[in-house]
Amino acid sequence: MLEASAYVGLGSNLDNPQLQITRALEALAQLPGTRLDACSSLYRSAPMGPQDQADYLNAVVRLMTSLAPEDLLDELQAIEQVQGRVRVQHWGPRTLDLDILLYGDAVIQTERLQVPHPGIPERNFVLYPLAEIDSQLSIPGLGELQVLLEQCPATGIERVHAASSAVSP
Ligand code: A4P
Ligand code: MG
Repeated sequence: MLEASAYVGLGSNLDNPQLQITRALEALAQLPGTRLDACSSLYRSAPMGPQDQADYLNAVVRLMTSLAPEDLLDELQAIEQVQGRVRVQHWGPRTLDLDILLYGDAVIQTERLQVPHPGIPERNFVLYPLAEIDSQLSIPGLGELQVLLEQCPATGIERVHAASSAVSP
């Protein structure tokens, strides 16, 4: 079966974010037809959007998967649901947010799915962990990761845990 490398962003700022991220990593490692291939450190980041919410914990993983993009999205949303995600406010607090950042070289624009994730260029909490996994990434339609990094200051983010202390894939 064909495998694609998919990068997934994880974010949490409610109900013990470190535990939420750890549980999500375990769930991602168990997805059908999928291997958890690489995991960034965890980063603490100031909230983007409404400021009256707690700091986030963010990370990025690379999956090798035979799931099609929309099937992967279904699986990620199921994990969010299991971990008690309630959608109340756009960009508001959440126990767990899982975004498909990249799916191989695919460019996808459907009602349910935009890949590459359009928020990548302005989100340092995505760019820095992505670069930790593959600093030479080139992002379809957005260009070299290194160039995006140079244009996105590291304001408000702090690396808090090495990947090995978060999970052993
Ligand atoms: N969707 C489209 N493309 C994708 C994709 N590539 N990956 C659709 C995942 N989902 C995708 O998402 C709404 C719909 O987006 C989904 O049903 C799916 O079909 P959502 O997560 O339910 O909605 P939302 O979270 O309210 O909006 P949005 O735009 O997804 O928020 P974000 O972009 O996830 O941002 N600050 C810090 N420091 N760290 C964070 O992680 N996260 C957010 C949420 C706000 N502030 C943050 C952070
Ligand atoms: Mg989301």
